Amino acid sequence: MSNLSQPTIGSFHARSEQPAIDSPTGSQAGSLTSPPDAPPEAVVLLVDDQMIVARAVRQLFAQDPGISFHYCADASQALAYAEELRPTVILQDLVMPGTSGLELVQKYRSTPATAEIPIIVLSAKEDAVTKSQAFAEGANDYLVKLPDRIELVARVRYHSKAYRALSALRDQASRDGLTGVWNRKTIFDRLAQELARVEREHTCMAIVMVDLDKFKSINDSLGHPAGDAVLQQASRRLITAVRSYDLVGRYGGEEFLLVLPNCERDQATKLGERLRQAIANVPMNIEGRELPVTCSLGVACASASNSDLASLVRAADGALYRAKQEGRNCIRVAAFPEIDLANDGIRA
Ligand code: GH3
Ligand code: MG
Ligand code: MG
Repeated sequence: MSNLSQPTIGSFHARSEQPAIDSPTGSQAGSLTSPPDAPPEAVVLLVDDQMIVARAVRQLFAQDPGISFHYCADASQALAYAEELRPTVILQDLVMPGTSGLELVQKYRSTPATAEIPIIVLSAKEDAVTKSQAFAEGANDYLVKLPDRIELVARVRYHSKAYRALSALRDQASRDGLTGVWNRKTIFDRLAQELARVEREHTCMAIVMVDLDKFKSINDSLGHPAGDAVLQQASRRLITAVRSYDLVGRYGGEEFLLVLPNCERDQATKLGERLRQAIANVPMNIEGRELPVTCSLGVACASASNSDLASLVRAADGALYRAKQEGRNCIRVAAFPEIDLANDGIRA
């Protein structure tokens, strides 16, 4: 955070009592219209090296309690800050020391976390060629600074609303309709991303395959809707049992695939046991009756030298198969790659 004499990064929300840049003027603090913890309608990140512009733009948003304003004066920090902040609109200057604003636009576009955030170029340049270049690099809009307050706010609101709607649609399309966990495609995409990170950064990770035990008999005895309710409750329990950055997806039917970034074998084994208990320890309440449910789990771990997706999934599947064979309601951990002793070769 900075003050205006040390330009780096700062934020200001019209509802905030403690704006991080400059001092608040009386009219900016507090809101009578928004509930205290409603998310802001728009989160704006201004990237501009001139503090005088930051101050002026902040002032333009000062009457709008639904707009949370943040700024970054250092072009070299802008991408990382945007990745962390996840603004709904970036206001991007074109001429900055050390880089051109257009280069930054390209970087936002090629970075997954910022690839779809609307970018409004805010520049002193008024010529049509510059404007068309900005759009060609991926900008969504262009305003000559300093714009009229009403127009700026209207454009920010318009782009934020469209971005939020697109994000909600994308999220919906990534989730399993019944349980709300990630669907098969998304969990595999995320697994591939995490494996790439393992290779790149020489970290480790684990996956867990979870399969409900004798689930068919629940369907057969209580009916399909009761089976659906079990799947929903099981998903909620799995989500509650994992760490905030772990990923839970539906692999298919009554089988779930969990991706555990930065997780070593011992930790994954403990987490798997926690998952088993989360399902088994308390009977589920299904249509007013108590129903004991258990699951079997297969764990496999990846490292930079063992990071092939198909082999990893096969290894977890093999461990799950063993858990089923050896009595169900238990966890088995794969040696990865799995050694098939009978054939003296690699099986996984
Ligand atoms: P095991 O302990 O060996 O895993 O036995 P199981 O009965 O759990 O496994 P099996 O593969 O024999 O049966 C899985 C059943 O899950 C069969 C299928 O009809 C049911 N199923 C798959 N998807 C859904 C779903 O979305 N809802 C419901 N209610 N049932 C589903
Ligand atoms: Mg099953
Ligand atoms: Mg199954």
